[in-house]
Amino acid sequence: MEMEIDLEDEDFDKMFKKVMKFELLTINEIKIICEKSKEIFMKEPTILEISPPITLVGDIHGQFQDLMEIFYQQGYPKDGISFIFIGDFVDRGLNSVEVFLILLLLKIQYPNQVFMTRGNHESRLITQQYGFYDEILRKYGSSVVWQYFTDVFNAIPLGGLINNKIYCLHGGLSPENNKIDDIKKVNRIGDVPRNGLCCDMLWSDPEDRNGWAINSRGAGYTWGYDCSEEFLHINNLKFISRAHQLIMKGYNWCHNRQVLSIFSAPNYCYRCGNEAAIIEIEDENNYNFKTYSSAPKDVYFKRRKKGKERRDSADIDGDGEEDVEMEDENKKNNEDDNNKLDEQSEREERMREMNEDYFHLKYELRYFV
Ligand SMILES: [Mn+2]
Repeated sequence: MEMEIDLEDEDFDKMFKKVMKFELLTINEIKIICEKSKEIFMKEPTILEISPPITLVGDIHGQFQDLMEIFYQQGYPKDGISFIFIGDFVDRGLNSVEVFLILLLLKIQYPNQVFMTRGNHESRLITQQYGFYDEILRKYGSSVVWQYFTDVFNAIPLGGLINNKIYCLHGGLSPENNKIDDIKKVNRIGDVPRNGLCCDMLWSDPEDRNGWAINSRGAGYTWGYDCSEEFLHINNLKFISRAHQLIMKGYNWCHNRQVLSIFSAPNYCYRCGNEAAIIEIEDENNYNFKTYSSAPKDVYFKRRKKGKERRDSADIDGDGEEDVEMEDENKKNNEDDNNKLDEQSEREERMREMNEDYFHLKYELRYFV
């Protein structure tokens, strides 16, 4: 029997609170969230029409703490703040499940304030290679909820027009189509194809030259200055705002300020050391960049310090070096094993801390719901 989706706001509040506390939602709860959000996405056009003011956010990649930091700094949908997330919500980071669930729950509760466009990682093939699928197996022991999530991916819009002047999407332009009016008509429902317009929109990158070229990523194209100029002219636009590339300072203009790249995952993969950025858009002439560093960094360092203290305790003779003797191969192997175990438990401990304590201190639930 099909479950009737007729839930009260409080039910979504409850699920929201569970995700915020890193409690696993049940498979059935995820099914409900996915069906409800998919229903909303299906009704949206391929290219969203969006009125500012709005905060635009680039790649998140499962970095939950950093997503929370964005809300903490910008304000929350419940306070009337609007957001558009332009793709790559999942993969790479440790908490793709939680990131995507929070975004979907916000979409369900604030469908006219929270907008999402699809990234190249919102695909069956890519999530099996870059972490989301494995995270789900780790957390749920089966791929059932991955099926639900990928069903949602297939309905997410591909781009947006802010004030009819700023074209935003994950990747960029395609040699197949230059007119927004035609792009609006494309049938986007389904998995990301291996080539063609829908693929290029999620995969392409700008480059500092003219013309089109093959993209070394293996999908999409790279496009040059003249392509941007023509596209903006034909469609009467001010600039293109896209994500998809790691930018060390968080954002980057190219093609003489016709293309803006924005990346919102600070210290990408917990090791790239990059800053991240978001952009507050009043209109095509008035916008404000905000850059920020990694939210969980202090937790990470605290954990590392603890690890060091543990190692220091092995320095019994107090000469500042660990008292390690390597008499034979066996002893060395044992030590390697111990180091591996040490690293493993350190990593697990770090995950536990990130998953539990940190939120209650900083991101109080009352801000959200
Ligand atoms: Mn991407």
